[in-house]
Amino acid sequence: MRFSTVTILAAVLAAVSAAQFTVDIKNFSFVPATLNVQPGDNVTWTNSDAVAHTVTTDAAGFDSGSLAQGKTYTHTFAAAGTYAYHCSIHPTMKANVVSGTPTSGTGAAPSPSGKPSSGSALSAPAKVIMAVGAGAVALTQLL
Ligand SMILES: [Cu+2]
Repeated sequence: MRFSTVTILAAVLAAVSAAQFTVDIKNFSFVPATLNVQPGDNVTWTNSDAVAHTVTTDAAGFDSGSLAQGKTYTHTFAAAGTYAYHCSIHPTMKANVVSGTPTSGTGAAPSPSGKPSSGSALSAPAKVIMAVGAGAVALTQLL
């Protein structure tokens, strides 16, 4: 029972490491105009305007194609960097997604979350069990 709980905890920790962000396309603008994410995070754009828009990177990258009202587009920012993008239908609509910390420059890779996180997930319950054990000993001595 305890081992399956630890396994689930490790799986949850791995799943939440990639965050989800949203950008609203509203009144001919991207909100927020600058979004900060970490490599591996997902961003979903939703067009709330009655007219179609696109999410298109200035440089080679990604292009949502035409998004009608209510349509969404999701992109995963696997690599660090600053991604300037615009609407190809309305070129004055401009915004940025900044992936990773700008000062760290190229490829400051996040620490591998596989084995270290599962290790800490295993050690945390062990500490709790030890603390509970110590408490039981202290209670026994009081009685
Ligand atoms: Cu547009």
